[in-house]
Amino acid sequence: MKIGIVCYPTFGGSGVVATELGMALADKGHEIHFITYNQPVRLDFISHHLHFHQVLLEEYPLFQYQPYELALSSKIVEVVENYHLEVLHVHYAIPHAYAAYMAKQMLHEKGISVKVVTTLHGTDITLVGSHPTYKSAVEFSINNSDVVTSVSNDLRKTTNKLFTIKNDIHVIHNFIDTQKYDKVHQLKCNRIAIAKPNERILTHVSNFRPVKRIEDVINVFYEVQKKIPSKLLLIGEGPDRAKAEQLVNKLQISKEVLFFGNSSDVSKILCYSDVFLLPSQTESFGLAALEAMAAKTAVISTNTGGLPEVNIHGVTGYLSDLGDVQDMADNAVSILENDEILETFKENAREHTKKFSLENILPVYESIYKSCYNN
Ligand code: GMT
Repeated sequence: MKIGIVCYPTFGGSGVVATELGMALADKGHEIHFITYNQPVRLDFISHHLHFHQVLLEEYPLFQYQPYELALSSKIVEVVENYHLEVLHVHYAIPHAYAAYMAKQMLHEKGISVKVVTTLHGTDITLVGSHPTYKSAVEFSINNSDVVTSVSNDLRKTTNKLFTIKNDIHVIHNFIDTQKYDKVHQLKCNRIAIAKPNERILTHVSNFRPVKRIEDVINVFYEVQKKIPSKLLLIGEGPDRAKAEQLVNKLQISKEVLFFGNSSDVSKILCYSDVFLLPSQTESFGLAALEAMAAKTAVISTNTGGLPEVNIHGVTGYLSDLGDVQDMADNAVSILENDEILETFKENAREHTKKFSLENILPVYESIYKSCYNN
């Protein structure tokens, strides 16, 4: 099929899912066209099945804010027309579902038909989308998509609670390329470069936004390292990075905490990891946790949103109430203090990711695309 993928090109989870999906579909012979403002960060090859179309914005003195939706919908029209796309798969409702709807109407006027599949990722519903500033437009775009999917059962429930949704929302969990992680396991992971032989390694990957509760990450680690010699690896950049550094200095643990910044090769850093910390205020799914699990890492997280669908309490890690730093630290210690227990949790985590393998999830998306034309 000829499929357009509209997404954010950044390190955020929705962009990562969209990019990995597009690359996997191209591998299977579909013709994939990414339409976004920059080349997606995880897009690491351009083949004859894979194209990138950049949305450019024009400066104009009158604009306080440049109208991205307008530029995006014009670009979508151009690409659908020139490459005869059959389906537009838009990731993250704001403003992608809205721009896709507008493009669809413009194309209709020209006698061209294209189907729109919208995938809801979380904050487009929970934190931003339901805000009165955007709510009507988000609800309208969801209701006018041909197919709507969400990345967890919890997100479907939340969407139906916050909006009046007419369509059935199909839950398609996020996925992981387990073969890519198998290759990482075969590489020699040089732990000694990061920590002393007796030290455990804890990690956290995020965009350091307030929703990730980066201070909880550091406070949990602070409690853990009092009992177990360990290092904390922090991967990512974002608004709370400075706050994180301040807290690390205040707690006098700067020798134990390593800031890595953004990385497009998270899997290689995760190969060092024993325990992954994700104390988020909410996560529709928690792709970062799934990636850590695929790298054979136990997960200590909150029990919010879709996290219980990914991290299984007492099996792949532990779930705690939001803000319960002590419980998260105690759980981490209980895993880290014993080699055998740690190995069991790590192995369970890796095993559980098979449920979310690319081979299982990709055909579901393909059947969704085909179903658009049977409706
Ligand atoms: O929260 C982020 O880090 C970014 C955000 C995004 O939209 O890129 O992530 C959301 O989508 C991911 C992929 O589906 C999910 O794994 C994350 O849980 C979700 N984030 C939140 O719900 C806070």
